Formats: sequence, C-alpha cells, structure tokens
Amino acid sequence: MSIPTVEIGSNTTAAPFRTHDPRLEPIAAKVMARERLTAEDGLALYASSDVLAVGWLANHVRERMHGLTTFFNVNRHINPTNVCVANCRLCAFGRKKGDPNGYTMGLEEAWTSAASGYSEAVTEFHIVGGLHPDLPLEFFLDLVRGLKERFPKVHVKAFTMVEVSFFARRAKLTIAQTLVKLREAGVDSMPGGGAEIFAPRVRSIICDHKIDGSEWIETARLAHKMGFKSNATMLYGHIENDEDRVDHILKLRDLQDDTGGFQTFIPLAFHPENTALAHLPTTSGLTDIRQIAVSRLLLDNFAHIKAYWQMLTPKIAQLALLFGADDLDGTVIEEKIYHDAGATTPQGMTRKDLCRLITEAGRIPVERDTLYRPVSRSEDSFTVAV
Ligand code: V47
Repeated sequence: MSIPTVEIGSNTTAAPFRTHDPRLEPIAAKVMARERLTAEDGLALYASSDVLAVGWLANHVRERMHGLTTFFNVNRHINPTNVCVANCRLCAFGRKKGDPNGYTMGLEEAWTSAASGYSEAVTEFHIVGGLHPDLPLEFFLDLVRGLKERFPKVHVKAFTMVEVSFFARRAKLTIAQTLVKLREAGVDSMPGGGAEIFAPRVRSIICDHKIDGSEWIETARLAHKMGFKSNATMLYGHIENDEDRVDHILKLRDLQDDTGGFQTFIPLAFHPENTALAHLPTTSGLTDIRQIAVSRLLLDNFAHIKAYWQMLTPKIAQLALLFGADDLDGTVIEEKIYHDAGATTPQGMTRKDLCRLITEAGRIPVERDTLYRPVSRSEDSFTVAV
C-alpha cells in the first residue's frame, strides 16, 4: 500500500509508512484520511506485532496537530492529606485514619509548602489527596482561597471527580452546588485522576470503594458543562485487558464529543510496589510506548497526549515524544503518589532538564500554562500569552 509522506519541515514522519502487519494497512488509510478509528481498530493496534508502525501513525497524527512543538509546564503538586476512607488495591498512598504514617496538613502548612522547595515561579498548583473522613468541604475551600490570596497568578488545578463527588456527599450538596463553591473559592480546572479503568469487572477489584465509571463520567460532564476544563487519565498495566482499555478510551472520546472539556489524556502505568497488587509485574517500555501511541490514534478529539515523566521515567517519556505524545507535564516538585508505590524517578525536574529532554528528541520545547497558552519568562516572573 502506498501512503503519501508527510510534508512538515524536518518532521520525523517524512519516511514512507511501511508495515509487515496487514491489519494495520486499512487503519493507516483511515488515519491518513482523518477518519475516526473504531473499537476493532483499537484492538488491532494493541495486538499488532509492528509497534514501530503503530508509533509511526501516532507520530504522524501528533505532528499533523502540533508539528514539533512539545509542551511542558512549571507546576507544584500539593497533596494535603493521605488519609483516605477508600482502601483501593491500586494505591500505595492512602492511609486509614489513625495510621501512624497518615498525615494531614494544616492550612498554614499547605500554603507554606506551596511556596517552598523551588525557586522558579510556578504557573500551576496541582492539588489532589485522600478522601478524608473528617475534613469538611470548607477546609478545601479555605485551602484554595488562601492559595489564591497568596499566589493570585497561579492556576489552581484541583480535586479529581472522585474527590468532588466525595465532598458533595459529605456536605450533603449536589455535585453542581459543590462545583459552584469550588469555583467561587478559586478552583480553575481539574486534574484527570480517579478514572482508573471504567470497566466494572476491573474497577470492582482495583478500586471498589471509589465512585463507579459512570459517576466519574457524569461528574466530568457536569464540570465541563459548567465551564471547567479537566484532564482524563487511564490506569493500565494491572488486571485489565485490551478490551477494557479500548472501552475506557472510547467512553472518554464520547464524552469529549459532547462537552469538548478535556484538555489532555494521560495514560498512567500501574506501579505495584507497596500496593495490594504488589505481586503484579511493572509495565514494560514497549507497553508504555504502545499505550501512548494507541491513545493518540483513538482520541482524535483530544488536543493533547501527556507522557507523564514521573510515572514513565524521563527516558521512556522522552521516547514517547516520538510515539504520539506532545506534552511531558511539568517540574512537579514533591510527587508522592508514585513514590509511595516505588517510583525511582526524581521528585522534580527543572525547566532546563525538561527542555533538554525535549530538544534531544528533536522537538521544540514550549512552556505552557494549564490551559496550554504559551508562557514567557523573565527572571522569576512569567506572563501568559492570551
Ligand atoms: O487517580 C494511584 C494513579 C492517579 C497508583 O491531570 C497510581 O494533569 C500507578 O491523576 N501506580 C493520580 N498509578 C495522578 C493523576 C495525574 C498525574 C499527573 C497529571 C495529572 C493531570 C493527573 O494516580 C490516580 C491513580 O490513577 N495511581 N496509585 C499506583 N500505585
């Protein structure tokens, strides 16, 4: 089959498409014609022995959308508490109330930690934590209000759909009322966590205490309809199969067709250490790279695919930039969720480190804010192009 080459400067898909897997040929034709892929196509991409060809196609789409541009941001994670009523088998971070290894920050402590540990001006606070049985919604509203008072220019990306739903239940409010309060306090957008895998068979084993997949989707739908942007994740590499992954991704694609509220998709590789699933192996580099590529190809209505370096390792995240990813996430600072589950990556990276990874991959680094607007810097301050 002869497929036209891509004509974008020095982009890496300038070589013609070739595959030894005949099942990829009709998929390649659809990709070149910008046609939507089906669930069957997704399964064929997972099953293909030609992972380089799958990557070629994903990179073609990535370069068609973004050229060589590769995004990163300067952010700081804040995890106000690890105390959690859920007892998810996938998690090494959560602790029961009363556990000596549990912690809960006071408000002053959270505000101080937001400012500490890094000299470069952050553009984003990424805030997620455990489902604490006693902390009222008002605590989280005060936390965000205090951050906004102290750091008015910093975007607050806070609370997963699971946390929003938990806050609502505890406060005896509807999800909509809770979202209004969060917005009034200063929440600007939401991270993509808690989605895990929507398939009930898998969800009931890895995180049976969390809201189910349809509640996650309906909470995200409402948040988008109320004007919030959010991200979406998928946890892979545990007990799910290819059908579960395709189902998860296509459910997100359907929701995106309806709301357009998702900014980026982040496939998260399961880290088994210190979890109740510690007997499972970690994912391989090829599984990670293929997952990035399949995500790029199926999610034709998502602008961005993020290779979260903290989870993938900087080395695999860098390779992912040639397999469909256009974003590395950020400086992060003080990652806890993966490090409790055995991650050996550094806790944070500088802008310089991130730019080097991107440039070495033949890509062009662009610092973005949470809403993907370019950021320009001088000394320790920044401006966002609007
Ligand atoms: O929802 C928990 C995952 C997520 C483990 O929106 C685990 O920009 C692997 O959602 N092994 C939280 N994964 C992290 C998250 C995220 C990260 C970076 C950027 C964004 C964004 C969102 O971490 C959880 C869960 O899926 N997780 N435990 C574990 N043992």
